[in-house]
Amino acid sequence: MKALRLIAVTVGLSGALLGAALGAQEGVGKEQVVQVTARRFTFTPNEIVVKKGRPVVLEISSEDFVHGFNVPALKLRADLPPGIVTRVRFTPERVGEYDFVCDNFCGAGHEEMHGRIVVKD
Ligand SMILES: [Cu+2]
Repeated sequence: MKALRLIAVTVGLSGALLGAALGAQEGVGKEQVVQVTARRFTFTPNEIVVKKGRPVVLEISSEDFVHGFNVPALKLRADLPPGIVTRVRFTPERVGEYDFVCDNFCGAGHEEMHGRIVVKD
């Protein structure tokens, strides 16, 4: 019985390793990490391209102010306190373009502080 259990564990582990290797190779199932910088009055990059069905984590750093990050169509929102990395996770379900804006008033160029997420097949 012990030997049998050992074989089962070994097979299971190999399967997991194989799955991880294949996943890494295809870039499927693994989160896409995108680093974004916010500062008066821009997001960099201001266009973020992601893949439908693949989990995304945005790592957003503000350099100067508690900007806001709001993607109304995806129901995503976060405050971006300077000095820390704010992570926003989502899995895009539909192909399309989704605007995001800073929604904490941050000064004269606040209205220009926006960008978009492009979801591709
Ligand atoms: Cu702002």
